[in-house]
Order: sequence, then structure tokens, then C-alpha cells
Amino acid sequence: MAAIEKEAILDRILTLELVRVTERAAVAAARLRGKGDEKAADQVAVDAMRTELNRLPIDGTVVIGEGERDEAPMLYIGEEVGTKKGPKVDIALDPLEGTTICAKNLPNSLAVIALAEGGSLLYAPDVYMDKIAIGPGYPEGIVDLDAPAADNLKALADAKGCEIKDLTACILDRPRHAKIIEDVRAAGAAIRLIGDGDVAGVIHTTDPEESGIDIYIGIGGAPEGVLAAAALRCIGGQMQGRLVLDTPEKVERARKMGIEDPNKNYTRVEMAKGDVIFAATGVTDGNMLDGVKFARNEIHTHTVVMRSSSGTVREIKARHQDIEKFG
Ligand code: VTB
Repeated sequence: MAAIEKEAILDRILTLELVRVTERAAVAAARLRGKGDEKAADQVAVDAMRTELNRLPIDGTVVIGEGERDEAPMLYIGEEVGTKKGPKVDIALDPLEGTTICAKNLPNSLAVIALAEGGSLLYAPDVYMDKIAIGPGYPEGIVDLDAPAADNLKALADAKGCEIKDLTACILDRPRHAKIIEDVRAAGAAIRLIGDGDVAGVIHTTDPEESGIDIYIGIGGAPEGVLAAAALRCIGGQMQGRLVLDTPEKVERARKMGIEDPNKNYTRVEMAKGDVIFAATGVTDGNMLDGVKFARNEIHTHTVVMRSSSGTVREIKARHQDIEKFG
């Protein structure tokens, strides 16, 4: 019992500590907004996030990161981070989610991180994931990854007490989604097509009044899926995801990572178990978060940080006067 209490207190402290990590990555990336150089923006965000992460009192392992050890020099999957003087935690991160939108200075690029008790985040290979998500407050199971779009939209409209035409689905603008887009339009719902950034796309379903988005549907990255599931663990909502393991090579890669059933439909809890903390700082302006502002002698950041055990969602608008520390 004492151990549980101790761990809970540590987690609580980490909630605010995590804000510095995404703030720093977001500021670094924001300096390269609109410059058309995705790689450079991503690299500075990675460097900044790693520096700050290594100051945290945790014994952390990156389980969702920048890639395999041989392809990513920093924040690779398996990299150990933190001071080691603290709890064992799993970390999922994306120092710059939406590199292309940052390079074009379009809405909703974020610096994102999720932290959970050791062994509780889905150790997913970097493949695609088929996803569906809706916000909190609806009966469990009203939408299903395997149901036709029209059925899901009808069920959601009924639960919301509106008509399908009053709903908006967020979908990544990709040729692979032509059929889903056609089906959603045929059912009568509106669509918000996004260029990138489906972590934000999923989170937007949790606040339709603010974001204008009721449901997220489609295929995006699996790492982004786990990050989004971690956010929904804290803020509420429903999500299902299935890894797209469409070649024997991918099935084998997943098997080596402990995934025995290649067709498994994961719920948000199966993707992110236990106590989870999630933080995101806006890089470019978005529906949920303002982007970084370089004001006169100050830098302004806007971060959301949330914790599953309490369900507390905090928004932190920070004014940083010590500009030097951001390099
Ligand atoms: C999405 C999007 C990400 O990857 O997950 C996407 O949200 C999926 O891959 O921002 P494709 O671009 O191949 O469709 C990202 O764009 C990040 O790379």
C-alpha cells in the first residue's frame, strides 16, 4: 500500500515536470515554422526534448520514439532516459507531430509525450494503424472499427441527439481514404480533411464544441495511435485501433515485439494501461492549443497536460522570460 502511495505522489510531481519537456521541444520546432525543412524542424525538436527529458527524475524507457536504434540516433525505441532516480516508466513521444504542417506553418502541429508505468504502453512497430475515436459521454461501444461508416455515424448521431448531417468526421487526406470519404459523404456527415497530425485529430473528438470534430476515422501511424490512446485515457472518450500488418515481414516484426494476434482490435486501455500522463504543447496555432509566440523579450507557450488517475486536464499558458535557456 505504501509503495502505491509513493508512486502516486511521484506521478503527480511528474505531471508538471512533463510540461517543460514538451514546451522546450515546441519552442525549438517553432523557430523553424514555415521554413519548408521538415527534417531540420524534427531534429531540433528531438534534441530539445531529449535534453529536458534527461533532467526528469525517472528511470524511463522510450517505447514509442523516433525509430529503431540503428535508424534514429536519438530517442530511439529502447533508449533509456531520465536521471534513473525515480520510477520505472514507459515513454511514448513525438517531439514534432506533424512535421509537414510545421514546415508549412499550418494548424495543429504539436510536441507530444506520454508517460506510463513500466510495461503499460503498447510496444507497437512503426506501421500503420486503422483507427476510430469519439469523445467522452457516449455509451460504451456505440462505434466499431469494423462497422460501416454509415452505421457508426448513425449510432453517434442518435447518441448525441442530432442528425448525421450535424456531425463532422476528421480524416487524414490520403488516397487510401477515398472509400471512407465517399461513404461518410454518402451518409451525409461533414468531413474535415487534415494533411497530417492525427494525434490532434483524435483529441479533437473530445471537445466537439471547440474543435468542430465529432469522430476520427481512418489509417494513420501506429505510434500516433498509441499517443492518442494515452491522451484519451486521461481525457475520456473511446478509441479502437488495429495495426495494419499487411505483409508477412510486418507480421513477423510485430511478433518479435510481442504481438501474437496480428488482427487484434485494441481499445484505448489496451494501448495505454495503468496510470498515464500526457502532455502536448502547440507548435503552430491549432484548434486546441495556441502555437508558440515569440513576443518582445518573452516566449509564450500553450500546453495541455493530463493525468489518467485523476482525470485532471490542465492547460498551461507560460510566459518564458529567460529566452537564453531555449538556445
Ligand atoms: C499520420 C499523421 C502524422 O503520419 O499518423 C501519418 O498524423 C500517417 O502516415 O502526422 P502517412 O503520412 O504515410 O499517411 C504523420 O504524417 C507523421 O509522419
